[in-house]
Amino acid sequence: MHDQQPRRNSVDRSEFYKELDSLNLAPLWEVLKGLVPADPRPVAAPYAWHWTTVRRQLLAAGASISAEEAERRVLVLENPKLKGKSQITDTLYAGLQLILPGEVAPAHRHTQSALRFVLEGAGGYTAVDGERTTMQRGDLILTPFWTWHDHGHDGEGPVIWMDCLDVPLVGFLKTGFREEHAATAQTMSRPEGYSAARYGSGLLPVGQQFGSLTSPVFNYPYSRTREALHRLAQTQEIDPHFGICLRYVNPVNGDWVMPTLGPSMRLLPEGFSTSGYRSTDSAVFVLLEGEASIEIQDQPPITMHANDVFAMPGWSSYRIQALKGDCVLFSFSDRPVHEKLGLFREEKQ
Ligand code: 1HN
Repeated sequence: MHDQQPRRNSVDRSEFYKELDSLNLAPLWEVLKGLVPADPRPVAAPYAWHWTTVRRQLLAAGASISAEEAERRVLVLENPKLKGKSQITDTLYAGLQLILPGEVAPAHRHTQSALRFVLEGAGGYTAVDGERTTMQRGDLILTPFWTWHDHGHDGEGPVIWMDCLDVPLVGFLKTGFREEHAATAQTMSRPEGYSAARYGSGLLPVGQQFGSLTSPVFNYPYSRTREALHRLAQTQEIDPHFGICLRYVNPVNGDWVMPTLGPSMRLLPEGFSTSGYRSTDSAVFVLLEGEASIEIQDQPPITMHANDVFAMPGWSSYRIQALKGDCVLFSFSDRPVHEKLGLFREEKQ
């Protein structure tokens, strides 16, 4: 047997640690449990933004700055535990964007992927890589990474939507690049409806090879989503944890519509209450129809009205109850990333 060196006591250690620090070394044993926790510890708090409040402030922003000057006239939904970071959860960005009649939000592109979920108004449009799509309430519109996109408004009244991006994820990877388009608005190279006809009608062009990371469909209209949910509600057994819940799909390969963002839409019939559920992905919910309450374990329920937004940190156990009317809830999360990396876990009560 070797003679063991006597161990240093903690006072000696603090000198030792200072010396290590000066050499840019650190003792793992002081931080190991924090690095590898027993279960996920999101920093974000569950939080609701109420539409009446946010809408009023957005209209005030409309009186204060033009879409072109702002580039994007957006109020960022900042998680109260992540102030100043432009994060609604630990991994997701969301904000509400306003565009007024005649305005243009200039064309640019970036490596971040974006979804837009339309909340109010008619006559607004987004153009993506040479094709325009008109926005109706409840539509889901994709602007895949590195596609040129600009927004405009030919109609009347305010148009408001929620921007949903993977900004924090891309920031963590330090892979953010952006580019401005030479023109304010890009030139259209295809007529409106082209992508929907070519890729979004249950058909795909014969012989075309697809890159599989993002869906080639870029507008998923609410009229179709709503019809599907209500039809299923009449005949399908309702899942105790999800109600009637459908995810938006890339028709080429059945995958999520984007590599980093997973949107879905659910219907909870009036009076229905989901059983407790949690999953590792963090999510953002928007109530589109009805009145609902969201209850996180051990916290008082929060009542949601139309267009209210809720931040759901990962691994929070929650129930949703449809209080008035059949409730339709949009959500998006970082689940595709969790799945691809083998990190997705869920727990059902
Ligand atoms: C962006 O490009 C838009 O194109 C909106 O409308 C919000 C937030 C962060 C980074 C890029 C848009 C954004 C954004």
